[in-house]
Amino acid sequence: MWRILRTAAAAVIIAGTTNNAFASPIFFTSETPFNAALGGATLGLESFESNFTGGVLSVDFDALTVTGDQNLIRTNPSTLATDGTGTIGIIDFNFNGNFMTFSFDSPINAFSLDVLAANDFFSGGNIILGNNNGASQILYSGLLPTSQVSFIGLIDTTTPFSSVTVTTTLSGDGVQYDRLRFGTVDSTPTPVPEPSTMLLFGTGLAAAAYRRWRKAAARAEGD
Ligand SMILES: [Ca+2]
Ligand SMILES: [Ca+2]
Repeated sequence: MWRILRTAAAAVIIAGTTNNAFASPIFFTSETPFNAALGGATLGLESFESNFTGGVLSVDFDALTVTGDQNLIRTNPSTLATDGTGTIGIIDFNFNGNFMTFSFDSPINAFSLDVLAANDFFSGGNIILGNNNGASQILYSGLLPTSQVSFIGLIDTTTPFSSVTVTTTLSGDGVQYDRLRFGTVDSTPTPVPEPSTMLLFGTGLAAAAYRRWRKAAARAEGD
C-alpha cells in the first residue's frame, strides 16, 4: 500500500513538473496493487456467462456494450475461463491485429480484465490498454504462454472514462477475455502543489516581504 502511495505521489510530482496537474491514469498488470488502489470500493463484474449471440460485431450486456473490429465469439465452455465457464473472444481473420471496445452505460474510473491466450504463438505482438480520454499504454509485449492470464487494469480517479479499448497487435491471433471488473473508486488523490504553483507562492511571499522591508526602510528614513 505504501509503495502505491509513494508511486502515486511520485507520479504527481513528475506530472507537476510537466505542467500536467493530475497523477492519473495509473495502469496495472498485477491484480494485488490494483485491488489495493480500489480503497475498498466494490466493482461490478461481467463474466460473459450469458447466452449471448456471437458472430456479430457488437454485443450488449447489462452495464456495457462490447464492440470488436471483427466478429465477436462466444466460447462456453472455455478451458481458459477465469470466472465461470464462458468467455468473449475475437480472432484476427484480417491479419492486422484486433481491438475490442468496452463501452459503459455510465462513466467509470476503474477497470480490469483478464486477457487470455494473447500473443501466444508468435513473438512481436503487444497488448495495449487505452480509454476514450486518450490514455494508452502497452502492458504486455512479446511471446506469452497460452495458459497465461494477463491481467490488465486502469484507474483514473481524476478523469472518469466511458469506454476502454484493448488492442492486440499480433497478426492472426485469437484472444479471449473474462472477468471484467468496472466501477468507481472514491479515493481522492492527496493534493500535492505543482512546482509552478509553489514557485508563484514563493514569489508572492518574497514580494510581500520586500514591500514590508521597503515600508520599514521608508519609515526609518522618515524618522
Ligand atoms: Ca466467464
Ligand atoms: Ca491466441
